[in-house]
Amino acid sequence: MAVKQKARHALTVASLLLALLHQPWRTFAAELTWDPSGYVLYCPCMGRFGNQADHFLGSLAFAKMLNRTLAVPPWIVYRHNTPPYTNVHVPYSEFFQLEALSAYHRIVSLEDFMEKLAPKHWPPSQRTAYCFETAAQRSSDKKSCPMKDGNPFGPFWDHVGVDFDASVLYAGISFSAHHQPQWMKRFPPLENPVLALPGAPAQFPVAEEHVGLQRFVVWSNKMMEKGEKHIASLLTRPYVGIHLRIGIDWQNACKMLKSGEAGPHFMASPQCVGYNRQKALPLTMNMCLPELGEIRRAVKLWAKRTSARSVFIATDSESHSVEIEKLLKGKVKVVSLTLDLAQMDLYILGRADHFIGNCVSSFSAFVKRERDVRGLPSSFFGMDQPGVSNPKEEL
Ligand code: GFB
Repeated sequence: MAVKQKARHALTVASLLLALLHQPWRTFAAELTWDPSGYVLYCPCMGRFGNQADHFLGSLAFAKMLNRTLAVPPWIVYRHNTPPYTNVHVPYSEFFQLEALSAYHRIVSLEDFMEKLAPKHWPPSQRTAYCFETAAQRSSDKKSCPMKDGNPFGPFWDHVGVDFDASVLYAGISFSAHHQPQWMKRFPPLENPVLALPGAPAQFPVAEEHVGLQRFVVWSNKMMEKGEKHIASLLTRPYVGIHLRIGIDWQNACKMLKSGEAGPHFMASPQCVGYNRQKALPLTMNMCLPELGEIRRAVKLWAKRTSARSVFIATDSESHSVEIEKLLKGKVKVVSLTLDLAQMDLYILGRADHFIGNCVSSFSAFVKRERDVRGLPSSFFGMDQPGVSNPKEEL
């Protein structure tokens, strides 16, 4: 396994170097030149980090499919509970290495695009928005893309410094590979150099064929250093990492499963019930909102199986650390951080010796994908073996 991983790593590094050598339009700011094949810009306007990450992978694939450079947007972080309550726009490179994406496709940060390319090549008064006809129905004249209507749309484009001057509407095409020829024909880059979209040109959850693009999402050095420091100072290996998505918004979301409004394909659940709708495994309440009993059962099982010396709990609300410590009879160290930075929890979960995630949460899905890339084992509450139902689970 270690040899395989090293070989894979060497390959990724080699392809990254090759990609950098062959890219006239690379990101390294000072030498940016205009890409005649055009650009894709979008607002990551749906959901929080996990949702945005799912959409990012699909958008990366979409830009490659159209052979356009992707202007990588900042992450939108919502501060509903912290003054001044306005959104924060965090550059992609704060959390991840922008350069690592170049091994897959041409990219530029949206910030660099606006600062270094837009003034000359996409100046104010030439900024056209592109959207579905159905989206334009929401605007007052029913002919304009509602690019800046409401939050997070308005604050996002204001942050980037963009107002739109015109709209181009389309219908009858989707973002899937099936419609690639239509996109190319309808929007040749010479006449449509910048496809600026109100939302991600991608589906949620991430399409099965794009899950593997996670390997190009590589933590920034700053995040790695901080994360490794936390792990070294707080945890003893082997450690089990668990994600408790149990807060009030999630309790409300999972009610839809209980009431039958949601089926097995519910938010990120294809990651564990399977992508094929016809063959999807049942999605149980414990997979969406695990009860304390299920949390205890799964933690005990994996702590034992991995001979864990510590357990790391990432949570959106309660950590249940006292119960878990008791359960493990004080022999295993139980740690939960109360840092503001959700991405630090993601990093530490990603490096655990075993991960127990929430099947329905895209926050967990980020961790699961990253671990799959690294060949690390994961399970879910209510599903000890991904893709195989636990016996005797209640629906
Ligand atoms: O990441 P996310 O899209 O995952 O949104 P879901 C959940 C957010 O909650 C994260 C916080 O981005 C974090 O800000 N959060 C959740 C956590 N779990 C943790 C944790 O363990 N540690 C820390 N530090 N923060 C979707 C949302 O969430 O759920 C949608 O994107 C909607 O907007 C839906 O609310 C119901 O897929 O779990």
